[in-house]
Amino acid sequence: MTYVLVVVALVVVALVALVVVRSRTRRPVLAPPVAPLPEVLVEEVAARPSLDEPDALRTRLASSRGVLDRLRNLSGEGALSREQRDVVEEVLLRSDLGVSTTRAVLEQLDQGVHLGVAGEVRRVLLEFLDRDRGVRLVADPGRIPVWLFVGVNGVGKTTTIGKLAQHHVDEGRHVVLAAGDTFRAAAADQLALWAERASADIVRATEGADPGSVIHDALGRAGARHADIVLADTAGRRANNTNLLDELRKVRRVADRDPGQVVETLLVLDATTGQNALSQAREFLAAAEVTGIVLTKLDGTARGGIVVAIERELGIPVKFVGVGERVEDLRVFVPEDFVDSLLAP
Ligand SMILES: Nc1nc2c(ncn2[C@@H]2O[C@H](COP(=O)(O)OP(=O)(O)OP(=O)(O)O)[C@@H](O)[C@H]2O)c(=O)[nH]1
Ligand SMILES: [Mg+2]
Repeated sequence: MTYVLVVVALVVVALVALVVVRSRTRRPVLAPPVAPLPEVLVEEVAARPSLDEPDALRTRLASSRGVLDRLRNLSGEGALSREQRDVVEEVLLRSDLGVSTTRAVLEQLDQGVHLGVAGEVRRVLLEFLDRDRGVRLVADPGRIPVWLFVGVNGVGKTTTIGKLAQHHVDEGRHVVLAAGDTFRAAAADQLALWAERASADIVRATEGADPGSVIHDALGRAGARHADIVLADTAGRRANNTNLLDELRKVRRVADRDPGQVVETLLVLDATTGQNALSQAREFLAAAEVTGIVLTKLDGTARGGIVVAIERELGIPVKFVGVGERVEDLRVFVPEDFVDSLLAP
C-alpha cells in the first residue's frame, strides 16, 4: 500500500514539474534592446538648455544672439573697411535695431573703432540705454499704488501680471489683482489661476462688465485689506469697435482716484512683432501716460535690437523683459546683462 502511495506521489510530482517546465518555456522571452540610441539624439539632449537654470539669459536670447554672429566675428581696429561697415549695417538692421538707430551706431563707428567692432557696438548701445528705469512701489501717503498694464491683445499682459504678482508676494507684499479685461471670461480665469499660484487676492467680474467698476472694486478690496499694491489687467481689444484707447483713459481715471494712485503704466509689447511693436507703442504713448515698457517673448524668434530701438526712438525705458512663459522668466531689464548676452564672445 505504502509502495503504491509513494509511486502515485512521485507520478504527481513529475507531472507538476512537467507542467511548470512547459509553461516556463512557452512564456515569451523579452528581446534585449538591439539598437543603441542614435548618437545625434544623445548629443541634442546634452546640449539642450537647462530648464533649471533661470539665469541663462544668453540661452534664452539665442535667436537674437544668432543674428549678431557675423558682427561678433568681425575683427578690426581703427577705421572700418567698406565691407566691414556693410556687414555691420546689414546685421544691425536684421537685429531689428531700425534704420535710424543703425545709422546712429554707424556714425559713432565712423569716429574710429578702439574696442574691436563688437566692443564698440556694445559701448554705443549701452550709451543709448543709459536711462533711469526704476519702478515706483509707493504712492502718496494714504494712497494705494496701482500698476496699470496696457497693450494690444496677445502681447502678454496677463502673463506678465501673473509673474509680477508672484515676484511681489515673494518680496512680502500683499497684492490685489484687478481683472480689468472683461472682454472675455477666459481672461479673468487666466488671471485667477496666477492669483491662486501666487497667493494674491483677485477681484473679477462677469464677462462684459464695466472694467472701471472692476478696478474700483479692486481698490476697495485693497484698501480694506491694507494691500501694498494693485496690479490691474486691461483688455487688448473691445467689442463693437469701441475705441480701446478711450476705454483705457477711462480705466486709468478710475484707477487714479483716491484711494488708488497709478504709479506705473506699463505698456506690454511683443518683441517678435519687431518694428510693428514700435508703431503700436506710438499709438499708446499718445493716449496713455506710459512710464515703462515690458518687452515679452524675447526668447522666441525675436531679435533683440528692438529693445534699443524702442528706448532710443520713444524715450521710454524698458523695465522688464519676458524670456519665457514660466514665472521666473520675467526679468528686470539690466542693459549690461542684456547687451553682453548678445555681444560678448
Ligand atoms: N515665449 C513666451 N511666451 C510668452 C511670454 N509672455 C507671454 N507669453 C505667451 O503669450 C501668450 C499671450 O499671453 P497673454 O498674457 O494671454 O496676453 P494678453 O496680452 O493678456 O492677451 P489678451 O488678454 O488677449 O489681451 C500666452 O500663451 C503666454 O504664455 C514670454 O515672455 N515668452
Ligand atoms: Mg490678457
